[in-house]
Amino acid sequence: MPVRAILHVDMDAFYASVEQRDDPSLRGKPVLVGHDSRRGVVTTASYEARPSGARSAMPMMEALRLCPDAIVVPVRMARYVEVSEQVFAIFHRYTPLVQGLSLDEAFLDVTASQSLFGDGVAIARAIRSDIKRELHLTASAGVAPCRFVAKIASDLRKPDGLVAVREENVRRFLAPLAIEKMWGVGPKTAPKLRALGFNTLDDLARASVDTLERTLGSWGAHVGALARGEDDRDVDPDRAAKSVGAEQTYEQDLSGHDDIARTLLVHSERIAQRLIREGISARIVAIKLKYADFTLVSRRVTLPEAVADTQSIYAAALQQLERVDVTRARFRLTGVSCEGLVDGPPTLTLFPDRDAAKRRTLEKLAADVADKFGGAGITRATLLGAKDEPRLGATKKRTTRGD
Ligand code: TTP
Ligand code: MG
Repeated sequence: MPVRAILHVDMDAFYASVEQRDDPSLRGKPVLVGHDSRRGVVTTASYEARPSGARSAMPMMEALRLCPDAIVVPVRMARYVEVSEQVFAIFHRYTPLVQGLSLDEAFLDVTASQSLFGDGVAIARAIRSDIKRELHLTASAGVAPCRFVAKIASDLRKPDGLVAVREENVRRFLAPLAIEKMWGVGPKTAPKLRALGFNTLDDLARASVDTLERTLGSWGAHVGALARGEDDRDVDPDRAAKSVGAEQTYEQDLSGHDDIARTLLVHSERIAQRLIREGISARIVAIKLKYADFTLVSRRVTLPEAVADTQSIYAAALQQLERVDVTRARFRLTGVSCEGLVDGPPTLTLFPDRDAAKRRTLEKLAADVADKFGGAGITRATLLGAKDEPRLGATKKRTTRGD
């Protein structure tokens, strides 16, 4: 396979920069975008405000204590959506393979575009200069052979930065970086890792899968591979509209709440594995049941936070099962699917501690299901790529944080 050229492009202080561009009186000044009230939260701080420590997701009152001179402007989401569309239109000039992660950020696979527009670095330069010239905004970009490295690179010289990493330099580039640069390692997980002697990505790259799984649960192996720069995830332009599901038709119809629940657990585990492998999490969990007479029933729930672990998916699925009257009914198919996919691990239960006992219970339950319905009777559940699944909505929706 030829070396891929992946770009990660991220606008600088996006909402604040749009406000400063639209209102010249805000230029060069510390600006906080958000509600100026007790319960208001900062969505973003302009670069002039950042040295004070004011930053995204901080209560507005706290940010104003740190940066008393800041000008607070309200969020104008419709405006940012409009500008975002202009930014994405520029991305699409250079490749159809654009995967939006939020309003101001996307991965672009420009491997095949290089014969037309020059190498990855030339394309990143062209995109940044189009954005500057036409939209009067700045973007930072990373260029690398894979998504993980491109994303880290784009963040290194913000604002208005461009960092390119060639394939032969990937390991050297990643090695000295602090573990906090690892996808999903935040304020909760970092101290835990540091206590165990992991300080740099190189430490993670060298650790055994066993050690990583003991520390990080099911994300361990994935984290180790990323730390070595091994990341073959594709840039997937349709990802935002997709779902990950598992379903199963049984040779003998199922009946009874508990047996159905067990199948949902098996599906949930398969989905969790897939989400982890893809490095994504999901906001929506849906169940699907097909009665013996082929009638379909489905129930779905939108969760307050994205999840990616078996227990959370199963809990949501079970909750949906309670909404279906299963007494005296027989079912030929059960399924679970996760939609509303967002990039990255869940924000709250990062690296859930899945101890061995829990895992064993799960495996035992899965084995019970197989026993009960016969090793041959239980055909392998298929993990559906989204193409077979109904779309979330008629229109493609990019995920937006903070909404
Ligand atoms: P980011 O790209 O994370 O931040 P940014 O563009 O403001 O700053 P930079 O990339 O230069 O570090 O997020 C993009 C926009 O998303 C941001 O302008 C506001 C919004 N946002 C929220 O609403 N809530 C949040 O917690 C974060 C982090 C961002
Ligand atoms: Mg940004």
